[in-house]
Amino acid sequence: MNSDSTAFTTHVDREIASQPDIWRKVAAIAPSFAGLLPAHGERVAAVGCGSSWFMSMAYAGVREAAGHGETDYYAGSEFNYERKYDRIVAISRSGTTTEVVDLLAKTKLPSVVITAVAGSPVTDHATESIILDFADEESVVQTRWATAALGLLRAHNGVDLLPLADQAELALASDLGELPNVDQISFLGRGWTIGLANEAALKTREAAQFWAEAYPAMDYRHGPMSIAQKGRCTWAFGEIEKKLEEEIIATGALFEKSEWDPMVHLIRAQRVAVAIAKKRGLNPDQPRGLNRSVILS
Ligand code: F1P
Repeated sequence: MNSDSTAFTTHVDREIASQPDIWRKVAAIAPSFAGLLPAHGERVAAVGCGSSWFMSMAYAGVREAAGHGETDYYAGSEFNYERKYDRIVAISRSGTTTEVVDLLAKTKLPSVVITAVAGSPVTDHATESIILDFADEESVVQTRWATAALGLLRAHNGVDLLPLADQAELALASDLGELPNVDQISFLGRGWTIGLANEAALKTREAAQFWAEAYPAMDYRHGPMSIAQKGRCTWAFGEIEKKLEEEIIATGALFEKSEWDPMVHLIRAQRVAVAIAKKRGLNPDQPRGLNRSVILS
C-alpha cells in the first residue's frame, strides 16, 4: 500500500461512521434485555479480552458511579475464582476468545455474555446471551462493537444514548487538526473513562503500530508526564483537574479535551488511529500479528 494514499476507505472507516445508527439501535433494544443484565445491588464481575476488557473496565466504573453495586473487572485470563459474585458479565464480539470461553466454562456463577455471534462458543457456556449481531464488524480492529456493548450497559445504567448518537455525528464530522501528525499520545481518564483511555491507546497501537499510553489522569503526574513535549499529545477523556491541564499545556504538548460525552470523544480517537495508520501506509483493518479473535491452542 502506498504511503501517501490516505483517501482509501476501509472497513473500519465505515464501522466508525456507523456508530450513531448503531447506538440508536442499541437504545431501542436495550429495554428488552434489562432482565438479563445485573439487577441493582448485585455484586458483579465484568470480563473480556482486549477492547472487550477495556469496555468491561469502563462498565465497572459506570455501574459503580451510578450506585448500582460493586463491580470488578478482569482480563479474561486473570479472573479470581475465589471471589464471590452474583453475576459475571462477559463481553466478546467473536464469542470464540479462548480465555472468555474457558472462564465461562469453568465458573459455576450465573453469567450473561454480550456477543455479536449467535451460537458462538461463549453462548454454550453462559447462563444468558445477548446477541448484538448488527454491531459485528469486518475489521479486525474493534470500534462500533466496543461502543455498542458499552452503550447497552450504559443504557441499562440510566444513560440516554439518543443525544449521544446525535453528538457522535459531530465527532465524525470534526476536523482532526494536527492530531494525526503527533508522534506520541498519552490518553488520560478518571473513573469509567480510564477504560476509554486504554481503549483509545489500544486502537492506535493495533491500527497504526503507534506509540500510545493510557493512565488514570492523576497518576499521569507520577512519572509518565515526563515524556510530554512539543510534537506529542496528551488527551483527556472527561474532566481533569485544572492544575493538571495547565501543567500539561506548559510542556508544549498538544492538549486534547472535549465537552462531548467521553464515549463520543472516543470516536475522535478511533478516527485519529485510522488517520495515523493511513499516513504510515498501513491498512488499519489488518493489525500486525492479530486476528479477529485470539484462539489459543
Ligand atoms: C477480543 C480481541 C480484540 C482485538 C481483536 C481480537 O475479541 O482481542 O480486543 O481488538 O479484535 O479480539 P472478542 O473477545 O471481543 O471477540
